[in-house]
Amino acid sequence: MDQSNRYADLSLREDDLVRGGKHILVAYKMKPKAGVGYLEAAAHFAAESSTGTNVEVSTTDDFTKGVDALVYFIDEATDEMRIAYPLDLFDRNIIDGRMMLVSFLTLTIGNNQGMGDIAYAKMYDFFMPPRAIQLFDGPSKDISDLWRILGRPVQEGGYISGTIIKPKLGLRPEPFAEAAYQFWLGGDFIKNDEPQGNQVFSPLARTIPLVYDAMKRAMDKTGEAKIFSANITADDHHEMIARGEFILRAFGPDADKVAFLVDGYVGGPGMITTARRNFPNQYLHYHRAGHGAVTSPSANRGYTAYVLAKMSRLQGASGIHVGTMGYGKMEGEKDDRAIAYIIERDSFTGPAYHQEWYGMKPTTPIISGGMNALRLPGFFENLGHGNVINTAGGGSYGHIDSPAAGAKSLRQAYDCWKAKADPIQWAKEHREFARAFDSFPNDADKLFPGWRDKLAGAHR
Ligand code: CAP
Ligand code: MG
Repeated sequence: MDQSNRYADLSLREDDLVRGGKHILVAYKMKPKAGVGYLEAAAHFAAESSTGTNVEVSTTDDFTKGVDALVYFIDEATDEMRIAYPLDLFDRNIIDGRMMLVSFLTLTIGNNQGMGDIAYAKMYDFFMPPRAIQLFDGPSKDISDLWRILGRPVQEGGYISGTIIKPKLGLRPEPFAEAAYQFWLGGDFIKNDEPQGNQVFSPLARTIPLVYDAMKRAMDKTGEAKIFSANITADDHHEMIARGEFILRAFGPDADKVAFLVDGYVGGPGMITTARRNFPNQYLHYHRAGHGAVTSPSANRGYTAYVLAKMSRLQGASGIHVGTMGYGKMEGEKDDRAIAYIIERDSFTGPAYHQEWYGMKPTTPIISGGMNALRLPGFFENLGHGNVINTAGGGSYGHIDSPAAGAKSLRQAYDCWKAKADPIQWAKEHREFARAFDSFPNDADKLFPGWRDKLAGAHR
């Protein structure tokens, strides 16, 4: 049934919709099944995503039609469609009237992902009007809170060197805490790896107090504050709360140095909000493990990594992994800079929409995945700044001298970029950075051909 006479209005102008402030706008790449007209498929998509189904129903009244989602733009040549969703379509909390991300997802990327007449559809941008920005929690803590704890300037406080306790799993409490201590002798920030929690061989009740002890010894030894991002991901809300409360009690007077890590993609938006609303005093670290299932460029359904990051800021993530923009081990490319810019800036124009955030706190780009000191200078040059958290697991624990040396090599890489210095020259004066060349020779060969001869005389 062609529903385009009801669910499409190509005379609507996007500028008017933006100015009107009454719609969430969503841009999709959509391809209809063979034999289905583009506008017909788009209109059916909008119906299924708002007030309709595949047939007219007798119970529809005029008010209903007033909250129809409307296709307002299509370009069959580029498989593009844009839909205006009336703000009133979206579910609101009974406890405080706020909006909820799950309603945005269930409408804009829910049933429409499995329709018989749609080959595929993927959301690649969305626009939130001012009222929607007012109605989402947004972050309670941001990178400025970490810079304050680390004794840095609270603006442009710069690079936070981090790691992930590796191996990903398999360490018992004592070696786990020792690995943390060793990194903290040179670095700022440690996170649980995304699957680490309360495994039987590393009970949280034993591991966390040992990690805190390691933090205190490292702070005493270095005279520097340290941060731990503890994983509180769990299916059960009460388990998350129990973990968070235990960890804060265990860190006692240094509980401000604890961030909470939540595997937000596999866990779903509810887990992010559980952490955001029950622990608003803690930096909320959104790990996105699993996101590649929908965000990978090879996936033509779901939504992009840019959309995921933008949604995480609405929900209140203090920081989210944004990939390594082609410089690390995961999928990505230089233009993925936009994923960082949309969450850290107060105003940014993305692939389809310009977005103002009206002072909503920024979400920190967290850079992780195959990174090491050699890869960082190029990364920073591409991004244009170093106000990020970088977690390098292999890049720290794979350094041939020590995790602390790995940590120092990361910091030295940042300083090298800040100084606009040649990395080879920088290596001659910075031992840990120089030893990163020996630690990751394959990277060194690719990034700095001839490095062996050039560094031959360097003190290494
Ligand atoms: C990185 C990591 C992170 C990935 C996540 C891992 O370890 O801990 O989970 O970076 O990817 O388990 O692979 P390494 P993304 O530093 O040893 O690579 O940040 O793209 O979400
Ligand atoms: Mg990991």
